[in-house]
Amino acid sequence: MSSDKIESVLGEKRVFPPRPEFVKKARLDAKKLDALRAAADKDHVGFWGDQARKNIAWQTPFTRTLDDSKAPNYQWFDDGRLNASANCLDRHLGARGDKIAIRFEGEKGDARNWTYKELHAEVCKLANGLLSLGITKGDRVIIYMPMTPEAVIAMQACARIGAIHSVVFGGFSAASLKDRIEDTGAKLVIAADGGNRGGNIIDLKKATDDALASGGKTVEKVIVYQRTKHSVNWDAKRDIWWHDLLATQSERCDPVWVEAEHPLFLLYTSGSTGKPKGIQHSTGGYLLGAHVSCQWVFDLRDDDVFWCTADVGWVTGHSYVCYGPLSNGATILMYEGVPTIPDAGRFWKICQEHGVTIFYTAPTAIRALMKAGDEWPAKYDLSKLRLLGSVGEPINPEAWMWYHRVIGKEKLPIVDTWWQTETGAIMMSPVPGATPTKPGSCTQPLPGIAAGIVDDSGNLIDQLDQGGYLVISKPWPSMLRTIWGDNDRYISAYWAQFKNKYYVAGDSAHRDADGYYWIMGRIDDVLNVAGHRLGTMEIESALVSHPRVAEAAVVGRPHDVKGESVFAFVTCKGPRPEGAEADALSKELRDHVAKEIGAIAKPDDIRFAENLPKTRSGKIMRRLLRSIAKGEEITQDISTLENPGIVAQLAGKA
Ligand code: 6R9
Repeated sequence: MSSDKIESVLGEKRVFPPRPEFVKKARLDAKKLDALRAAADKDHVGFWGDQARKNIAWQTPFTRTLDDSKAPNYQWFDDGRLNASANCLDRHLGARGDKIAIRFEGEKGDARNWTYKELHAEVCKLANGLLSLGITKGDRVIIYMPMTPEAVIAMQACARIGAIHSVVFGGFSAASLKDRIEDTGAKLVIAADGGNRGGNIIDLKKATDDALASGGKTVEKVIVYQRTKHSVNWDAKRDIWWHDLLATQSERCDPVWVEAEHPLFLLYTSGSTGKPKGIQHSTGGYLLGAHVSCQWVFDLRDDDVFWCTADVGWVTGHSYVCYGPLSNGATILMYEGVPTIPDAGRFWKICQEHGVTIFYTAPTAIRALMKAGDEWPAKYDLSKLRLLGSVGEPINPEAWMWYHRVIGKEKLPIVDTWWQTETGAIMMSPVPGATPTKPGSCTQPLPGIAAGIVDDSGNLIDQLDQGGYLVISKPWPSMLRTIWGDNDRYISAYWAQFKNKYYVAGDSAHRDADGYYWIMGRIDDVLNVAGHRLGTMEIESALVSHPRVAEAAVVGRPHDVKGESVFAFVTCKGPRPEGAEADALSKELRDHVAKEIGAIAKPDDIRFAENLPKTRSGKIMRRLLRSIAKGEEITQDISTLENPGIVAQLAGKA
C-alpha cells in the first residue's frame, strides 16, 4: 500500500446520508438495521438460525445451527437438507413463473429473455442430461462458458443433482483449465464452442481440447453448447452437443436433497504461495449469505432489473448473478461482451434498453468508463437506475465521485461492498436506506458479521486510523469450508497466523472515528489487476517455466485504470538481452504467461537484469522492486543488499 493512497483516503471527509425518497421505500431503514445488528450482537448463532429459517426453503429443517466442535472447520445447519436450485427456481414457479428471470444480450446485439418457468425447464433438461451421462451427487463438473444464460443453467443443473461445479473463467488458458480439472478430479466439462468478446471469438472448445490433450484424464465427457458456431474439432467418443443431449430430456427433474454442508461449488483463487486454491463452499450457509445480502445491500425487490457485470467465472458472478438474485426471484441481466463494443456507451445503452434499476460493477470498469468521457452516459436515459454498487478493489474517491455525479446524478446511493471468494457473500457495505456513505469506504460490517482489525500480535486495535490486519472474529454461514483436498492449507492460509482465533482476510484496513472501515489493499503477495486476484508467485512460476528465464520477481505497479499492473523483473540464462532482442523476448514472455495462466496475467512491463536484488540471506527485496517499478528515487537503505550495483540496472539506468 502506497503512502500517497493512505493520505488520499484519510483526507476524505465527504459524507452522503441516504436520501429520504430512498429511505421511504427501502427494505431496511436505520431503525430496522439497528434492530438486526442488535439481534446479531445479542445472539450471533441464534440470529443466523432465524435468518436461515426465514429465508431458505428447507426440505428437512435443521435443528443444529452451528457446530464448532471441529473449529476452524465450522459447520452450519448441518442436519438440514435443501437444494440450491429448488430455492432459486422451483419456489418461484407459483407466483413468478412467467416473470423474466434472465434478460440476456449478446455482444453482437442478439437478445433473449428467459422466464422462471423456461429457466426451470431448461435446467431440468440439462440436469437429466447430466444424470444420463452418469453424473451423480458429489461428482465434480467443470464449467467453461461465456457469459450467456447457459452458464447459469449449467451451474443450476449441477446444483439440482448435487454435483459440485467449478466454473473456470473463460479468459483462463488451457493450462489453467487443465490444472483445475486435475485438482477437482472432474468427470465432465461443460464448455461452449466459443464466446464473443471484444469483437473476437474466444475459442473455448479448442482450449478444452488442449487441456484434455495434456492431462485431465478423469474427464469422460465434454458437453458443448453451441454459441459462436465456428468450426471445432470433434471427438465423437467424448464430445456431445448440448442441443443433442437436451433434445430428448424431460422438463421435470426432481431436485436431489443434499445436506446443508454438501459442497455447492469449488472456485479457484490466487493466494500468496503455490497454485490457486480450490475454495470450497457449502450449500446451505452459502445460499443464505448470497440471499440475505441481496436484500440488505441491494434492497432487492420484485420489480428490479439487477445487473451485476461480473463474469460467472468469479465469485461475484456466483453470488450476484446466479444464486443471490435468483433465490430472491429477481430479474437479472446478463451481457456477454466487453463495455467498449461497439463504443464506450454500450453499458449505458444496455441500462436504458433493459430498464436496469440496480447496477453493480468494479472500480476498474468505472475508471475506464470515466476515462471514456461523460458524453457516453449523457446519450442514454439512465432514469430507471436507483442503486449503484462497486466491488473487487478499493474504489478511489475520484472514481466514486464520478459514479455518484455522472451515473447517479447525485441522487443514487452507492454501495461499496467488501468481500472475497472465501467469504461467499458481501461482508461490509453500506445498507442503502440506512448508512451514510463516504467515498472510498465500505463503511461497516453487515449484521451478523464480526469484523475487526488486529496488530502483529493479534491484539484488536481500538485506536482510530491505525492500520492493521482485517480479521473476522466469529464464524458466519457463507464462509469457505476448506480448500479442496488440502485442509492443512486452509488452516495455515486463513487461521494459523493468530492461533485459529481469527479468520485472516489478507487485507489491511483501518477505521475512522465513525467506525467506518477503509480497506487499504492486500498485505500478502497477491495483486489486484482490474479487480482480478493474481498471485505474484503464480506469475513468477509461469515466467520461470520459459527456457530462457533463470529467475523472476513480480510486483504490482499502480495503474490508473486497472488499479495495479503486473511488473516483472527477469534474469536470463546466458547474457542479459538488450535492444531488439530484449523487445522480442519480452513479447515472447508475455505470450508465454498468457498461455500458462491467461491474458489477464500478462506483465505490462518486463525488465531484464543480470541479477535480482537480494538480501544476504537470499530474500528478494520486493519493497525495493515496488519502488523501482513505480519509478521512485531509491531512498531506501540498500546496504544489506548482496549486490547494490544491480539497482541502477533494475531501474533501467544501466
Ligand atoms: C468479491 C471479490 C477479494 C479481494 C479482497 C480485497 C479486494 C474486494 C473490495 C476490495 C476494497 C472493496 N476487494 N472488494 N477491496 N474494497 N469493496 O472481489 O473477491 O476476487 O476473491 O477478491 O479483493 O483485497 O481481499 P476476490
